[in-house]
Amino acid sequence: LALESSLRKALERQEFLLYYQSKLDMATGRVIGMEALLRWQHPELGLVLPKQFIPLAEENGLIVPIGRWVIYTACRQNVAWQETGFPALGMAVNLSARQFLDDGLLRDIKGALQATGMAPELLEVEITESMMMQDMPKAVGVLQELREIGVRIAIDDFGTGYSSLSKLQAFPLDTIKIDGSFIHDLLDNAGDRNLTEAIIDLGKNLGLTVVAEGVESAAHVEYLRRQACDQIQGFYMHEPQPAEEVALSLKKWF
Ligand code: G
Ligand code: G
Ligand code: MN
Ligand code: NA
Repeated sequence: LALESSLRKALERQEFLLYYQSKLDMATGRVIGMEALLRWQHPELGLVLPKQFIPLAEENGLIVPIGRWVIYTACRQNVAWQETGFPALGMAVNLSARQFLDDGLLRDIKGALQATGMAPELLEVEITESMMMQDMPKAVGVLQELREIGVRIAIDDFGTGYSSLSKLQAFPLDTIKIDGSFIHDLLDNAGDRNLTEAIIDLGKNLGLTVVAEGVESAAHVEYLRRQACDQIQGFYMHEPQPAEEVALSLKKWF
């Protein structure tokens, strides 16, 4: 397959890059962190989105070295922004299932933190419910080790999986991200509002930070403010941008 063979060469050809999307604190309106989002600058196809190549990379195992590159690059960028004089921001990276269960993950994360000098508390890994439930004892173990070195843990796309609420307690978690599909039609759909409010309550009761993703309008922000959602992320505030554009925005904000 043509895509697979070019994917195999993409790392050494330095065709990957990260975009970054902001996350804002609802109470202050300030940017408090970024999420790193992988992009592939393919020589012929142009910018390829993760949905088009991550499943393939997951299947053939390339996601492990690619994910290692993502973690390292995100940490280095975070430190670089701080060295430019911007305040310390959080940095979230998405993990895939295979990467999460790979025995080298902890070593890779520790290695990236050490090599870049980034404070572990600024790093957050985003995993999904299905990744947590696939091998629960192993997942709990990995997350506990990450927690011990100070790295934060977020459940991404929350509400779309099938995790039983009682099992959530077994995991050391910091953050729940409400899936954007619930936010999208919030204002027209009472079911989505009920779910969103239930997730916010659940998060608060478990002592977690609740983030709404997919925030696309002022009305979304207003609604989430009334529900006391802790943080917001979405196109209404900022779309994912390359590092150079983020730096220009940071100059305006700080
Ligand atoms: O950025 P975008 O909307 O195209 O992301 C699409 C999907 O790809 C999302 O589910 C996102 O979590 C995932 N994704 C983005 N970057 C990475 C990455 O670096 N690693 C993994 N495993 N998934 C990513
Ligand atoms: O699965 P995950 O939550 O990591 O997916 C993140 C992806 O969601 C990003 O790649 C980004 O492109 C996309 N995204 C971010 N904000 C919005 C938004 O406000 N609306 C929509 N439709 N997608 C968004
Ligand atoms: Mn995410
Ligand atoms: Na998500």
